[in-house]
Amino acid sequence: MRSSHRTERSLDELYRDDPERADALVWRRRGVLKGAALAAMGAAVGGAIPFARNAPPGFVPSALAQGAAAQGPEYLQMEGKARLVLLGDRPLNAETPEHLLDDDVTPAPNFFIRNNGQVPDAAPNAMAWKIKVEGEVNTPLDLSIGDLQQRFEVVTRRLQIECGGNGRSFFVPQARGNQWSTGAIANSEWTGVRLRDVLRAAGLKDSAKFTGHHGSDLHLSGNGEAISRGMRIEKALDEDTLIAFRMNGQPIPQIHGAPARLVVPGWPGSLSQKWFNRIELKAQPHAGRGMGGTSYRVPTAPIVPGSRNDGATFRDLENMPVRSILTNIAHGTRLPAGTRRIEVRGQAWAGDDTVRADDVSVDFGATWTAMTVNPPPNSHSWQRWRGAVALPSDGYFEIW
Ligand SMILES: Nc1nc2c(c(=O)[nH]1)N[C@H]1C(S)=C(S)[C@@H](COP(=O)(O)O)O[C@H]1N2
Ligand SMILES: [Mo]
Repeated sequence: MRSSHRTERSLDELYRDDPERADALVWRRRGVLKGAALAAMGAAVGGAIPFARNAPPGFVPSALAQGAAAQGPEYLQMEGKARLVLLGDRPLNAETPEHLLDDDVTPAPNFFIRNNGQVPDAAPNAMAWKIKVEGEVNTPLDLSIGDLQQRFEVVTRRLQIECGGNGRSFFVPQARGNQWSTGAIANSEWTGVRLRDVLRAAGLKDSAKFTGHHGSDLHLSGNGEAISRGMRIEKALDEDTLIAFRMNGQPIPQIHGAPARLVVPGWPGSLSQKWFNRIELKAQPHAGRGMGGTSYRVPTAPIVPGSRNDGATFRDLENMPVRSILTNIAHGTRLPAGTRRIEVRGQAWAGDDTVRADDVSVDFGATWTAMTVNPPPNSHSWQRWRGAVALPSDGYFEIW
């Protein structure tokens, strides 16, 4: 965000072409940004940087380093979808700019897209779609969506789905995979039945300790499933884990898993199987595509960043970490000169947990202003935060 005139852009270009070298030029010789380097940085971001003295060593202005979005993003062009930032089209992946996540209930057009394989054609008759429950159960089931609606309580909840890789583009050194910034999150209103009710109807054996999820989409090669993940039975029995057949009161859009998908809020989005047609109950952890190794897994002890690792000592990523986004002011917004107070708001969430406090800084973290945080409308929904911050002058500011 800046409120000043543009000047020369050479450092900006250098940041785009070679961010590490630009960073080294500006930072390596001095701990604190000052003198000519400060002037160059200000020129690159298009305004004075009033709080430059607080900027951390090695700081790269957000205006110059927003991952794909700063490098001239490519946008998704798809019927029924907003201008999402395209990360790749084979498989199709697109993320939502933060300012399109301002709604408490994420509208279908603004919902990020994450595919691991081919997108299946729409099923000709959604009501005839069958979901199998098998493995360590007393009575295997084969239920249509009509059966689900008749036999079990239908509930509606606001639930987060967040990709396990959300925020990955900020890793240093860079990590493999889609370079999500903060837009692989959505919080829509899902209608469906609780997975636990269905599992209880099948009768869980004592040996049922893990799940394995299946959908109808194929790997890009055409061989095998695109992705098949599973989790501990405790999460399958959580009251917010749903087999959903409606999103925001409408049939689920095809790209988001029609006619039925799992919604496993607060844990990696990869568990929320789209085009969901089968769940296995297992005595051992599931071994489908996307399980084991380093996929959707995290180290149990610190490792050298960027080092090679076979993941043998990793554990599955479960409860997602806390995160907060700013949704009412887009990246790079220019406000009128003389602006001294701005209202800010956004969303915050923390996997299975509830967010109690959210603080905002406009001086690179030297001081923080407390925001108000709404309680969630139901568990596993994100939460609205809002407040106001003061600006001492015109210039370049970052809202942290
Ligand atoms: N069948 C199937 N389900 C899937 C996927 C997929 O590729 N195929 N991707 C998973 C991942 S990694 C995420 S983050 C979410 C994304 O859901 P969305 O595309 O509706 O945003 O779906 C999950 N469910
Ligand atoms: Mo994901």
